[in-house]
Amino acid sequence: LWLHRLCALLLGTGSALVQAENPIFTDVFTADPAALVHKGRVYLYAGRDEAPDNTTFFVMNEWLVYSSDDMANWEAHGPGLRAKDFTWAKGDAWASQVIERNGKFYWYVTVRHDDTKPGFAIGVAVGDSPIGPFKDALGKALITNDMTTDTPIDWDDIDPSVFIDDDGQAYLFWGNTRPRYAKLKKNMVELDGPIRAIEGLPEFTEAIWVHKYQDNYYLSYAMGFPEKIGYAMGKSIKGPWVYKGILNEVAGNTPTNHQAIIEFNNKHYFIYHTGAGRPDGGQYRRSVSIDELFYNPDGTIKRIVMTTE
Ligand code: FUB
Repeated sequence: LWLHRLCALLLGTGSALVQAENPIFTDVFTADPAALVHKGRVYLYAGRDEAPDNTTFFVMNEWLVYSSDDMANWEAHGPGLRAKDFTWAKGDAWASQVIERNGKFYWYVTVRHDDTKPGFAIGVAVGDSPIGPFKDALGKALITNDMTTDTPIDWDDIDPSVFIDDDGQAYLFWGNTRPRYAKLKKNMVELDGPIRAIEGLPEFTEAIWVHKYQDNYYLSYAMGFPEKIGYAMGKSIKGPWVYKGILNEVAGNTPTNHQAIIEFNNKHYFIYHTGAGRPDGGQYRRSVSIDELFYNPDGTIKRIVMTTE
């Protein structure tokens, strides 16, 4: 574990600057990281774990926003969005991802729907900057459990990942147990065609992250339970996907695992959460960590060396 830590709090500005080794934030518990590179800065979005201990279940009400221009010094911007900002949702600020299109920032989130629809749902908020303010773009869910009736669980519509291909076509990926994707219209808040199942992902559990590097498309995801992160590669965002292996093992003393993969200043990063690194961390009190990611010459990805272990 990394024992030396420099933490500077800049009080009075409404934001805090944190310089840290893993886990990168120690004043709050953070989970389900997503990251966006925009104009020379990395924006990191994470759900806040507020469970009082590690025995009951997730308590997650809001998503926090951080930014950095060097991946070491992080400015905290506070909660960028709360589950209750979606009036049709009951709560549960689970995994999310933000993407930019034409100067607007779209934040796709997992929340639990109110009693008018079963289970979890995916909503989308929009803002004019990567730190918001964000507001519900639709006033209703984008994906609801009754749109995907092939899996008899109420949490199958979770963990959105969004991607805009080189031709401008946007896609939404998501799912627990059943991985799915659909095209998005240019307005980013409506589906443009049918919801499709994704094949070829062994032991798929959840936590899809889609990215492209050079000529290859990558779909990484949480496998099994406790979860490892595995990945598949394809020559098209629509697949077919070919499973390539494991990126990390179970990260610390929590069975969930959730990753974001980005390139920033010619380096590649694997951002994930772990229950390790803090004595009171665990299954429902997770912490975001970052380690470098390296590609092989053939485009496959080397196993991540987790400095949280
Ligand atoms: O954090 C709540 C849920 O646990 C996420 O949506 C999943 O990816 C898993 O991390």
